[in-house]
Amino acid sequence: MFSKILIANRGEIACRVIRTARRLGIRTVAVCSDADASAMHVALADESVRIGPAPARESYLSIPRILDAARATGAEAIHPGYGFLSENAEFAEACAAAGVVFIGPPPAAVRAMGSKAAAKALMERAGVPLVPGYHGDDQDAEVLAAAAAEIGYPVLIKASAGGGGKGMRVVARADEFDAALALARGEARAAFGDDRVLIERYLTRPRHIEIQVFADARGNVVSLFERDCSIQRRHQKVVEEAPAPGMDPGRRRAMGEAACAAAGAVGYVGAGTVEFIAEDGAFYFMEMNTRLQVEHAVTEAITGQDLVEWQLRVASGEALPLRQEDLRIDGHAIEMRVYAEDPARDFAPSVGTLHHLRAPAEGARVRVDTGVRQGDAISVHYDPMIAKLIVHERDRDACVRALSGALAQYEIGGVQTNLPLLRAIAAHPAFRDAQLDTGFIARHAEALLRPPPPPGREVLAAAVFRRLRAEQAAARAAGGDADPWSPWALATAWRLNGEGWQDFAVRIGEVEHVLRAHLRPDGGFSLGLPEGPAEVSAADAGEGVVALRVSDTGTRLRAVMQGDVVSVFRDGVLTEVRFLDPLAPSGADLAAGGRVLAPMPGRVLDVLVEEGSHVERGTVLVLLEAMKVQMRIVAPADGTVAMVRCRPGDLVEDGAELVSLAASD
Ligand code: MV4
Repeated sequence: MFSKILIANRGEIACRVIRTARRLGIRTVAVCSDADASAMHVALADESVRIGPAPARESYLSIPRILDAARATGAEAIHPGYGFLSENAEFAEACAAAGVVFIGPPPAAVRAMGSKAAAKALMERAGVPLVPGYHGDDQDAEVLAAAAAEIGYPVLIKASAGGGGKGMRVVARADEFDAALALARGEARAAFGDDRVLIERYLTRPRHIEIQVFADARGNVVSLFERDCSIQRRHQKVVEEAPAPGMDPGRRRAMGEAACAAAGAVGYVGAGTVEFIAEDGAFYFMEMNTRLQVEHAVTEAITGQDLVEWQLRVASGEALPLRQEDLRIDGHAIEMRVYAEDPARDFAPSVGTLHHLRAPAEGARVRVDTGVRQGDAISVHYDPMIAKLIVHERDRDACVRALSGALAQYEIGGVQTNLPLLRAIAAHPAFRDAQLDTGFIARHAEALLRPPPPPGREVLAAAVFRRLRAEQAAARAAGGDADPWSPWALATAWRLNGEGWQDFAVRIGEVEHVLRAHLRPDGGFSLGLPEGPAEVSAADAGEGVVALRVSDTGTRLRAVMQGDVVSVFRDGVLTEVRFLDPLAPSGADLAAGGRVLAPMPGRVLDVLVEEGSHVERGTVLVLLEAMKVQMRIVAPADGTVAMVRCRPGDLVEDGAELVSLAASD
């Protein structure tokens, strides 16, 4: 076994590999970009090497820099993780040339599976079932059209060089074929520099079922059974589970044997995944991923094996730890991928600081694989996945219930996340009934992507409580009252009929509200709401938890403050309440876009406008250095600069107001 390995990756997979290495007594070397110098994977490793600037091309994708780091630290082997250089045959060859073991398959196997058409030809010869289709060398348009007619419409045109759904085109009828072919070729050329295509019968409601295989260098190949990864969004997996619901032992054996034959046909060694699409009891080879996959944890859960340990053993020349007949399925596991992305902006990555991060408690049934901690940033440079939540239970029903329970404990503030979508999937009757196929999210979009309901009075009360307490603390710090928690200590409170009252202008989503709180001498308050006043008593229960009694009902929820925003979590569901400066112009006066905020923490390099400047949408206002790169902060709309709120050299928080704009008159 190796005594020291280098992990050529970052984030959760680097952390996950380091944990297993440590358990096996193997020393670990992390590599990092300048943006990751204090990242979790670096903190976890025994040693680390800075290999370049934030852009992956100059760091995590740089073969010479990674090999230099391996040489400098004396690492005997390199684990590539997934993504980055994990399926790069040149990297595997460069490792060999440098005398370092690549913890992955032989370069020839990576190459053989790299071209879709060539892989299909190989698989056909190995007896692996293929979707009826054409993957020949002759790319003449008439030959392709004749093949499509022979296959039968609808057909799917795919880029031969492609993968992951890029450059695919569905053709419904023969008279649409020529136009679709031209478009598909153009896309393939642009994306892969190769315009060859293949044609397949189009399956309309397929499931994505993949088989985890493992091979050693002595000719042994086993299947660690299947995963169902049908629930995807734009070819990005969201939910993965094992075993696949409805799989019977006969089909499991047939798919396992086909996958092992696929691996055998290319001389595979190490961890690999053979992807199939399945429809109406049949299954067809799609592609083989020559790496450890993100979703390997569900296979680990149901087999009780550590696949990274298997990778390390196989790469160091050992035989597979188990034979096929020793492998069993125990229970059911589901993984959900938690992403920093904004459902309100079509799931664009949501960059910023993870101001608040509380994962569900881990244990025998719940596993959370992550590479970030509270206070870390999600940047534009890397994948926005925050964590993988993996739940393992005795059967699928129990697993889905436990998953919902774990999701209700997941609290993330500072960036937008897909947690609302994940909760909606876990709660959806079609998911509970295991009605899975690749159209799941699109079909149930209305229920899954519904905007959140307006926050309840408990959420509003908790936000007001947190803000009041902060104002009282500020008043005390300013040397105020003898009793700092007395509402009378509030410099900002108004008095009416012997009671203090205070109006809070807040924005929740796009909507502004005024919350009037009548402060009681006992520290409680009465909150004026459209449906009538609510009597609130509240106390801090530690760690941001507010023990709340609204009218007669008691609840506990968490409310944490970051600048002007109070993030309230109820069963994990986040409501962000932004307290507006009562002296600032209201949103209605800011048709031009109002406050321009720092998207992440950084340093102001330059301010390019001054008060009174007329700006157009897109005018650069401020240059900000964040995560070691310069960002241009631009005007979101035409307007006039009402106030410049930063100066060159300022260190600004995520969400700090840099410039305020007013509509031009
Ligand atoms: C297909 C298909 C239907 N028929 N091939 C998408 C990514 C690539 N790995 C294969 N993909 C598909 N190939 C035929 N002949 C439908 C898909 C597909 C899909 C497959 C797996 C998971 C999600 C998907 C979403 C849309 C389309």
